[in-house]
Amino acid sequence: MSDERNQTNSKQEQLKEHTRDDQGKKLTTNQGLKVSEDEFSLKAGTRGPTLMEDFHFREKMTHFDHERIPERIVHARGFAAHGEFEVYESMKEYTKAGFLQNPEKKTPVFVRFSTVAGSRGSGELARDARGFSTKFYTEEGNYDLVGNNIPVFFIQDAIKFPDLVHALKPEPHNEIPQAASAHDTFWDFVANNQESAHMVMWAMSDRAIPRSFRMMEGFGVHTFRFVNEEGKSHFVKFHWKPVLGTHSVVWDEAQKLNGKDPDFHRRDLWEAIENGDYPEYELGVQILPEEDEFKFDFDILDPTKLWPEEDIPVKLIGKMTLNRNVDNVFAETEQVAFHPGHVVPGIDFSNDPLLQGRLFSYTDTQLSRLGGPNFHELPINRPVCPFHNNQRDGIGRQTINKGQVSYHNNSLAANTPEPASESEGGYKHYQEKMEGHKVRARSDSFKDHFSQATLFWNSMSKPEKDHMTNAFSFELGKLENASVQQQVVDMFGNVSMELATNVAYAVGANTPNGEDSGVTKSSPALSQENTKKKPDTRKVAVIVHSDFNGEKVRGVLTRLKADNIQPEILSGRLGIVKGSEGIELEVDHTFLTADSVLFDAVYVVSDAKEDKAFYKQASYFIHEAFSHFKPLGATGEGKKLLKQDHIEKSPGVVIDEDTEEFATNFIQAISAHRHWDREVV
Ligand code: HDD
Repeated sequence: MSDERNQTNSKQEQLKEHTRDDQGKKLTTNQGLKVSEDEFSLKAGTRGPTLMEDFHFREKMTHFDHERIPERIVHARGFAAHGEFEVYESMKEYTKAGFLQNPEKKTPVFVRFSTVAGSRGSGELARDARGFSTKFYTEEGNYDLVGNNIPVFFIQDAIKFPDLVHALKPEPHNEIPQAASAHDTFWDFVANNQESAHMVMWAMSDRAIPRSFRMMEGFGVHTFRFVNEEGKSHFVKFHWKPVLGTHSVVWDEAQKLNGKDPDFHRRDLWEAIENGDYPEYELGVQILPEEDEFKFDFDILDPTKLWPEEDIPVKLIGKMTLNRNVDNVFAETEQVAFHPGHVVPGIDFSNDPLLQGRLFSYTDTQLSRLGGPNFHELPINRPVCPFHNNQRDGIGRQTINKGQVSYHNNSLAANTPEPASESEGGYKHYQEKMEGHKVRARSDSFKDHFSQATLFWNSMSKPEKDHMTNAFSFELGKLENASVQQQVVDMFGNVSMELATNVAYAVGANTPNGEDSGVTKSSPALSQENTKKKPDTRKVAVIVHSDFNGEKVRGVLTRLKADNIQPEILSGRLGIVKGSEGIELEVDHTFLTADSVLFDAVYVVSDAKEDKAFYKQASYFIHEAFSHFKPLGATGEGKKLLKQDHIEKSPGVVIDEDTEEFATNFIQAISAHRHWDREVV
């Protein structure tokens, strides 16, 4: 369906050549032979043994037996979509990257979002960082921005990545827990590798349980370089800013969602694209002249540090729109191979030791995951520009390279394919002057692990701080080892004594007796309280029984839809509910098939006390939504349901007689996302 809505582009055209529609066709073997029977294997007599000769059975079964490939070592659970990127104005001053020059030009992109720790089938609402990988199919080759929704990382040197991941993944003796950091080995790693402090603060914050892939930021994390035509370099950090703002769910909701709909995030993205509500993100850059490299109280090469936006503003330079779902998840989402080393002229690396190590790992991992060195030929990975070199053969090779020459230098093919000069687009590494001794060591400038962790804490609103305290208390509360608990509490005393003291109390540990980093600065950009707030695409459960005020409810639903809010009708059973003035509504969900955690807000139309089952289930639904700080509204009979326990007097609960006034206030309450100033009863 989304195909028709989409303008085509060079990548879509290329993919089309590899796309096959089997509908309405005759069944054949892989050799093209038409098959006459697909129900029964070939046997010696109807009750006899199966014959070896049955090539159709053997081919079908052999292919099936090999359908799975190893899942990604991290980021196994992911979902992707196609889209396009446009730059707002030429970035010529800073970079010669072709796709950042011309606002008229659309660059095809493929974006995969993921959780880090869980296996391929794990619940999507795990407390975890989210991967945010973008492949730009530029005319100069593929450029991959392989980032996360958290701007810093757990470790400073890639050599520690296997240790981090071993500690984070399910414990090896019993493979528990799935997609969760709340276990002893992870926290033992944290306490004994204190460079993790800053990222752990983010992971314990609401950022780690996003409401939607469409409502989270993305970060390139490392410091990269922009290089312009003149060869001048600037340091750069990349950001993705979601047009819908950055929003999260609450932890109780996240845990329930993992059971009610483990596909919640992919379903949300898929449906938004199918509905034409294309997710949009603006690309932001923080640019730093080379001369300013040492002007900060942190090292810009340290991936556990961010550049406060108030000190180095984020310049928004373009927009990405995701406008087409994949045709086949395995062929596209599973086989896509990202690599931070896929760069184009004008974008280069810094000496961040984490980035340097990543440059090795990504190709290496694809060799076992995708089975050999030719994964760049898979349709989703092919650049849209031509590529020529002397690489040959290997498992699954698809290109038929002509000619006798596959080496360089040669005379038999006039020394081609030949390297391109810089003016012809040849990639030239930035000629940074380097000198130093070969050492296995870390710079002293990487040694402050707590100041920015405190900066993050200082920047949180009161509800955000409460959520973090609860997150730490939950995670440490799950630990079996009291010594690890105490080590972590002591460690976070360096970040905030307030946080560590409250967590120590919750988990029965001793109050740490140190001092925190003493940082008093805060960065408002880090708090989600300051994000954009819009009602668009929010889902509202409309709780209806028969005999409702038809005119009023229709009026409210029309207003909600006009603001691109999505009301869905919920009742005791599927079918039609009838209101006054002959107004009928088709029921989308029952209390059995839906749950309050699947919605952003609730509009209560009916009370229906006489229908005991309805009343009981509606009350539970409303109370749960209320406890998750969601906006609630009621008109007519529905008001009675909100009057229980005085819910109707709480912030974010809208009860008005006048339809227009009700709709306006309810939409405003929906835009606010959650109402933290509510006392949960
Ligand atoms: Fe990584 C996958 C992001 C550090 C090694 N990483 C992977 C993916 C994302 C990131 C989003 C999923 C890509 C996809 O959708 O296919 N990784 C990051 C970020 C990091 C980071 C933002 C720190 C700034 N990663 C990192 C290090 C190493 C790796 C330090 C190893 C030295 N990452 C891998 C990997 C993966 C991977 C093992 C697994 C699957 C894959 O590459 O294709 O190579």
